[in-house]
Parts: sequence; structure tokens; C-alpha cells
Amino acid sequence: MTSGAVIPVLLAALALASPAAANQIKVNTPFDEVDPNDGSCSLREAVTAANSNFASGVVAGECAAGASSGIDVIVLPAGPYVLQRTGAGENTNATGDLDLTSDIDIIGAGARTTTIDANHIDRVFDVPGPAPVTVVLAGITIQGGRGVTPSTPGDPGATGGAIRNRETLTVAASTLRDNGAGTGAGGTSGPGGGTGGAGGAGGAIVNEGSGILTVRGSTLTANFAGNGADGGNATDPSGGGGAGGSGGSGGAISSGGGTLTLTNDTLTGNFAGTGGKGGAEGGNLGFPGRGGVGGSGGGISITAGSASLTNVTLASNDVGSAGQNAGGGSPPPDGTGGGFKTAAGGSLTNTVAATNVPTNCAATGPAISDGGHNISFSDTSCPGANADPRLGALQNNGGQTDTLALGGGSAAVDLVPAGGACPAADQRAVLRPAGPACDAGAYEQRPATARLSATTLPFGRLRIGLTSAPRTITLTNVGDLALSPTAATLGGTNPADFAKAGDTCTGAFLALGASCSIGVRFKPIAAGLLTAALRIADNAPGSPQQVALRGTGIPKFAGVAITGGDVHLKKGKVRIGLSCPRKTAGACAGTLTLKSAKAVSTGKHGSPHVLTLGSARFTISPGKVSNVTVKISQAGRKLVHHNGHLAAIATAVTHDGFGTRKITSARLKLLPG
Ligand SMILES: [Ca+2]
Ligand SMILES: [Ca+2]
Ligand SMILES: [Ca+2]
Ligand SMILES: [Ca+2]
Repeated sequence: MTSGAVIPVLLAALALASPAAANQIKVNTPFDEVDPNDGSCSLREAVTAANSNFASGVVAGECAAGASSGIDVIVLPAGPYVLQRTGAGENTNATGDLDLTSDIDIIGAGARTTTIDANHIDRVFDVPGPAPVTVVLAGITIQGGRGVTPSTPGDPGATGGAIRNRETLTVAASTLRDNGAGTGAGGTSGPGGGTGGAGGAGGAIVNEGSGILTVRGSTLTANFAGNGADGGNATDPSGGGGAGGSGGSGGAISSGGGTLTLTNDTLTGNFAGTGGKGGAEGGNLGFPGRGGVGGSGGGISITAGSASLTNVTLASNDVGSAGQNAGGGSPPPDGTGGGFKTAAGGSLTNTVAATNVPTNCAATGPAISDGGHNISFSDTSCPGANADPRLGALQNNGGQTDTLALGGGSAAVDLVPAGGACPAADQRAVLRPAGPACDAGAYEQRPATARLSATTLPFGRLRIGLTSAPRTITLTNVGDLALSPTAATLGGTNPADFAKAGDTCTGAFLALGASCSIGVRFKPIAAGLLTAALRIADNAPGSPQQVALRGTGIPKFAGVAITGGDVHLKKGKVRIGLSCPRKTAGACAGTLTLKSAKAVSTGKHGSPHVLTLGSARFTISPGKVSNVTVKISQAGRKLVHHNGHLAAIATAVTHDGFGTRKITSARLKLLPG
């Protein structure tokens, strides 16, 4: 699919309007260049063109100008785009992250093919405000973002390892992986040690101020909030050691205000930041520095604003551990809420939280509200049923982003009743519900589903006693659970007229997309239309799967029947009735030859011999009778008139539609007309 075709598909999938005023800016180079004269439109140039509404250059191939009103759509074809212009901490899109300061949609060719990598120079995208803008990022893998560590001792690390949002941002059908918020700057060493900087929040995305952040159909994995820096050591004997910085919260997402909405997302294997170590005291007159607390919310941290999760899968995310105290003793606390930590409530609906460390959820302040049909496993810290969702490993299960499949017997399957706020499709774009009801989490499990390559196998006509070449039926599993055919049998009206010829299905175990095949031959033992059914028993709905088999048995070819008896010679010709059998393949075609029944003498001195009287070709449709005209030779006519009659034998050599040859004959008496 070309990127030109992807855009409307993605926009339709995202239910985004194509604004009339939109300008399209197509990126045509993977390089992070800002040369107005190189005839290439880089991603950075495209963003600047959208922000400024000026073309990136006058040379052909440079980016078109963005529109001054409406949304600019930046089209990003498949390929890697690596940021290379170092210099974090500015918001004019010149260096470091890409600063989105106007209404922009950036549409990749799909998260498996379009990748933007910040190459650890900064985060990837910034929607810094303060002008209110609406941004969409769709169909992209965003990776390699790193929040910077500030140069001022004790300052906190940059937030938002991949993206910082302060306005309105939608991330859709994208993957965010291997992004990290900034580590805090270390505490100063001095008479008294300075405090270590806190780790940045939001390993992948931070939502700040009154930002409106929506994440749909996306996977966030292996992102990490920033670590707290160590406290500085004291140099004065009476000086105390600096405290360690606290670990950053929100391994994948941190929201400190505004609105956070997640639908059909997978957050797995993300980590909050660890606390920094306490600095040493100068002598034994001061106090040793305490360690920093560990970051909370390995998946998501909410410190203010609203948060709403629907059909999200939160699994195996981990909080940060606390930093060591310089003087030993009981350390400060580790982070809490491995999956979801909130100080401002929030709601979970149709959401699966499983095996987050140390617990799935933690709430300080308002309780998390239960929107229904949630799972919390194996602890009960999140709302919902305490039952095993049987999550698989993160992998490509179809769709543009990796997901955690639900295994057989998963408690999440069909957990959401009708009317339960179920999205129209899952994260992979598999339509919901599959089976009787919607599943909780981002993944909708399709039962094992059998698809036949054909539901009818016509074999045409075949002579009784012959066996046809095999025709093959392919059975493919288009479901998520394995398809296991247990038997393939012939049934129906005439099963004995067909035979299996090879079967890789019975006993097979077919994963999604795998197939097996069964061959069938036609071997008629009776005449006429013959039907049977190939029945494949399996664990899919509709079992047994049926293929209708059909063929026509053709009897042995008898050749044409010749009407014998008396025939009259008229104008030197005779007419002889021939009939073609009704059940035959194609027309009866051949040659009819008349010879004298006995040796006869012709002429005064001729010796007796069998005389050929004449012949004619014929073609007769099955079941029809035809009078074939044979012109009798002059010698033959003389004998008939001389003797008053002539005994003759008519012989027909006939071929049917299969080319089978049959010879039939009959006795005749030729009489004068
Ligand atoms: Ca350029
Ligand atoms: Ca613009
Ligand atoms: Ca910036
Ligand atoms: Ca279902």
C-alpha cells in the first residue's frame, strides 16, 4: 500500500475529519537536514513549514508551505528517520526535539515501517504551547528519545522521554519504545552536600499543564522514567550529606494535570525511576544524606487532572526502587502502583492489569473508580475480577503494533457484556466483539476460525471405472486460538464415488494464518450425477466444515446403434438410422462404412471379393437419432439392380468426447428404390 492510500485509511480508522483547509507536506528524505537548497524535504523542515507556513526552500523537492489556518498533514513514508541536530531545550524546532507549534497531523505509513529515532539527543516531539494547538501522531514507531540531564546541580531531569504535551495531542496506532525521561543532575559537593535532582516523569509521554492527551491503539514498552541523582557529599565536618533525588514517576505516561484518555493500548515492561543515593556527611557532626524515594507508576502516574482508561492492557510494569541512605538504616520507600498510580483518582473500564510490580494499582487521595469489566491479577489492588487473563508475550499478533494475546481460558475473554462501552475494534483493528461478547483489555481474541479455499469441488464428467486427478481443499485458521482438525471424512449421498488423496489436516495444530490441505479424487462407480460431502471436524464454530463434492459418472461407451433391415436405394443413396447413447461424453462422431456381406463378382472377369459400397461421416448428439446418407458406388448400384437386392454390413467406427473408440455393425438388405 502506498502512503497516499494509507492516509485516508488511517484517518478513517481514527475517526478524524479530513479538514478542508489541510495542506499536505510530504517528507522525501530520511536525513535530518535544514538545507533550503538541497531539493529535499526533511521531517524537521516539514514541521517548520507547518509551523511557519513558509516553504522550506524555493528549489523543487523542498517542503510546501503549511496553511495559515487548518491542519497541516505531514506524510511520512516508510523508513527510519533519525534526529541528528543536537541541542535540547529550545522550542523553535531548530535543534533537538521536533517542536509542534501549529495544528499538525504527522501520519506514518504504519508503526511497523515508519520509525522516528531521537538517537538519544533529546526527546522526539514537543508540543510546548503556549498557543493552543491540536496535534495527531499516527502510524509511527517513536523510539530512542532521551530527556536531558540539566547542567545545574540538583535540577530535575527533563520530562517526557519521547513526547511532552502541553496542548491537545492524540497518539494513535503507534509504538513508543526505548524512550527515557532525564536523570536528575547530581547534588553539589560542598560544606553541606546538595540535594540530588529528581528524575524526570513520563518515560514515553508527559502530559503537563492543562494538556489533553489521548492515546489509542498504541503500544508503549521498555520506556523508563528518569532516575533520581545522588546527593552531594559534605566537605565540612559539621555538614550533612545531600539527599538523593526521587525517582521519576510514570514509566510510560505521566500526567500532571489536564485530561488523559487511553483506549485499546498495551503498556508493558515500562519502569519508573530509581531514587538517588544519599550523600555522605562531612564528619560525624552532620547527618548522612537520605536516599531518594523510588518513582511510582511503572506504567502510568497521575498526579493531577483526570484519567480514563478503556480496554487497556497494563502488564509487567515496575516501580522504581529507593536510593540507599548514606548512613544506612531503613531506606525510604520504593515507588507504588506498578501499573497505575494516582493521586487524583481516575477510572478504569474493560481494562486488564496483570503482574505489575509490586502491585497493579495504588491510589493516594481519591479512589480509582470502577467503570466495570476490569481484571486485576494476581493482586486485587485495581478494581475488577481477580482472575488470570493468561497474557502471552509481547509480539506481532497482526495489526500495526505488537500486543499481548489472550491465551486459551483467559478470564478476559467475553468479559464485557453488550452495552459495556466496548470499542468497535481492538488494538489490532480486529472487529469487536469476536465470539459472543467483547473481551477486556486491548486484544480481542478470535476463536479458532476455519476458512475453506472453496465450499464446492466440481469434478465434471468421468467414465465409470476411471479415477480423476486429485483436487485440493485448503483449510486456513483465521482465528487467534489454534485450530485443530480431528477428522476428515466423506459423507453425503454418494461417498463411495469419491476418495481422499492426502490429508495434512487431521491431527494438525494450526496457529493463526496456518493452513492444511486435503485432496479428493472422483472415481465414479455409477452413472449420472453423483454428490458427496467432505466433512472436516474441528474445534471451530460451524464444525464440521463441509465441502460439497459433485461429479457425473459416464457409462462405458457403447458406440452408435445402427438400425438394420431393409433400406431402399434412392437416387444412388441409402439412408441409415444411427443413434448415439444418451449418457455419453460429448457427441458420437465417426465414419459409417457399407460393404457387401459376401464376396461378390463385379464385371465379366472380376474375381469375387468383398465390395465396399460407400461410406459417410457423422456427428450425433447424445440421445439423438440421425439418418446418415451413404452414396452407393456404381458397382454396388449395379449389383442391387441386377440381383434385386444385396446383403450388406454397415460398420460404424465411433469416438465419444473422451476419444474412446467403439465399433458397431448391423446387417442390411439393400433394395432397389
Ligand atoms: Ca531541504
Ligand atoms: Ca500551519
Ligand atoms: Ca522543545
Ligand atoms: Ca470476545
